[in-house]
Parts: sequence; C-alpha cells; structure tokens
Amino acid sequence: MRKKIALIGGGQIGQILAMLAAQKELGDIVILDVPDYAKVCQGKALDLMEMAPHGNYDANITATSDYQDIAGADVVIVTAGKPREAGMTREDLLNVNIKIISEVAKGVKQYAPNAFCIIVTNPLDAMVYVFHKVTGFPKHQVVGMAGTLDTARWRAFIAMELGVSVADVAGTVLGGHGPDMVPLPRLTTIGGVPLSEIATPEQIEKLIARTREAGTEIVKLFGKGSAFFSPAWSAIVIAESYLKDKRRVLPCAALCEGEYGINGLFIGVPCLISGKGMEKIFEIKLTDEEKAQFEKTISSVTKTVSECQI
Ligand code: TXD
Repeated sequence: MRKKIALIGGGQIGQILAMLAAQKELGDIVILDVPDYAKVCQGKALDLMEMAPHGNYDANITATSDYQDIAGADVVIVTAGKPREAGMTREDLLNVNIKIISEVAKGVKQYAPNAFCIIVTNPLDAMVYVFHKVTGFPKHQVVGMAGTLDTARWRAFIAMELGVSVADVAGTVLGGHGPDMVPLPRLTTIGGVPLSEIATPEQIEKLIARTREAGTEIVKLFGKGSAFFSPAWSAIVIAESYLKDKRRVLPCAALCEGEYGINGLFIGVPCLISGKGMEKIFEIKLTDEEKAQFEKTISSVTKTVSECQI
C-alpha cells in the first residue's frame, strides 16, 4: 500500500513538490488548491502522470479542491498562501496568510489528523505556529521548512565562493527564516576542514550576508513571486526522512519547550526527523556571540508571532 502525500497549494512550489515526490516514488500525491485553481492543478497532475514513463515512477497524482480527497494522508506539505513581491518582507504576508493557514489547518485536522505536517508558507515561523495552534497536533507532527533551505543556500554560496563541491560543504543555519537567521561558520567544514581555515573573515561575512538575503535576492530578480525549486527540494528532504525513517538531522522550525531557553515558539533548530516525525531537538553549545545573534532572531520571531490574531 503506497503512502499518501497531500500538497496543500499547487502553485510554484507545490508543482515542484509533486514532481519530486513522484520522481522519488514517495507515494501517491493529492494536490489541493482553491476551486478557481483546482482545474489548473488537475492539468499539472495529468502532465506529471504523462511524464511517468520517462521518469520511470509509479504514482497516482491527482488534484482537488475538496479536503475529503486528502483523507488519511501520511504527509501534508503546506504551501498555500501568497508569496512575496519585490519590495515586500515576509512579514508583509502575515495577515493574508494567517487566514489561509487557519483554513488549511482546519481541513487537515478534520481529514488527515495523523499526518506529519511540513509548513512552508511565509512568514514561516509564524505560519507553522498558527498551524500548530489551530490543529492542536502534538509537536512531533508539525515542523516548518526554512532551515533546510537556508542551510542549502549557505552551503551553495560557500561552494560557489570557494570552488568546491557542495557535497563536501557541511554546516547549518539556526533561527528564524528572516534577515537575522544565524549561519554558524564555526561549525561549518569543507571536507572536514574548518571554513575559517579556508575562507577569509571578509569572505565569511559576505557569505553570511548573502545567505540572510538569499530569498530577497531571488524575489528582486523575479519581481513577482519567490524561489520555488530550492524550497521544494528542501521540504521533500524532510518528508523523505519521515517516510523512509531515514533519521536525518535537519534544521527545521520546531516547537521549543525549554530547548535553547525558548518556550512555546517554533524556531529553526537541528531536529531528528524519523518515522515518528520530529523526534528530538538537538541543542548546540553556542558561543556568547552566537547566543547574541540567536537572541536577536528569537525576538524577531516573537514579535511576528505576537501579531498573529487567531
Ligand atoms: O523557505 C520557505 N519557507 C519559503 C516559503 C521559501 C519560498 C517561498 N515561501 C512561501 O511559500 C511563499 O512566501 C508563499 O507564502 C508560499 C508558497 O509560495 P509559492 O511560490 O508556491 O506561491 P504560489 O505559486 O502563489 O502558490 C500558492 C498556492 C496557489 O496555487 C494558491 O491558489 C494556493 O496556494 N492557495 C490555496 N490553496 C489552498 N487553500 C487556500 N486557502 C489557498 N489560498 C491560496
């Protein structure tokens, strides 16, 4: 019996999610979108079915606007919401996306109460908080996808800057999905060699700045809409770890209840993603400087969450 993956939102990221989940044969896929867009999503689903012979994957891919069709989903990935336009901050999306995420949360709670849920919609740290609040799901069942994207960007920029393979760049980014996220150069290595022994302090500062502004850099190039290839793959990495019990340790927005001295906030931290969902949060012993940066991102997320009227 194949697993079932529900993609709530079949737009830019949703369509790539569907393609990647199919190519990886993670399960059958149901794309859910608003009635006005459901037919387009049905076209995308059919198009992906017609790609299967070349892609050599077996998956039943459908689209709907009826939550009954996501019944029993094992994984739910939520991209429903408005993306940024040039000049907008992620927080500018707060009020419009709170309404959408609250509606989505009610539908998921009713029809897929046991699903492992990966929230993508921005402002991410607030939207995963809202989804968790409205569903009342246990914390192991809900994560936000941002850190896996921010970490991929951090690693990609380092590889581009230093002319090395991305495969050998290891590191992580903590905190909120915003301009005060916390890349950790101290814990970043290239083939085991500490970043600080290969890159100059100026290069490291440039890499941190570019990672923090990576989303905005793409929004500016697009003018309307935001990144979709890298966010899609970053969400699939989490879904795959859950579905295959790969036990990856990935930076996700998880509900901290005491970890890092935080209580009741979703924030980007290293998480063990297993067949049980978000099984465990790993704490890193941060230096005083890293702690100060982490405090800054926590206060930004706290401020955005405090503005969520649900
Ligand atoms: O790292 C991250 N978390 C971010 C997330 C990285 C990039 C993009 N980030 C955010 O994801 C972005 O700011 C948006 O809030 C979401 C989705 O971005 P995407 O680029 O996929 O936006 P689209 O193409 O507008 O797709 C959104 C879809 C679209 O098809 C709408 O019709 C649908 O969401 N939508 C809904 N579906 C179901 N139910 C409701 N109520 C609904 N409202 C809109």
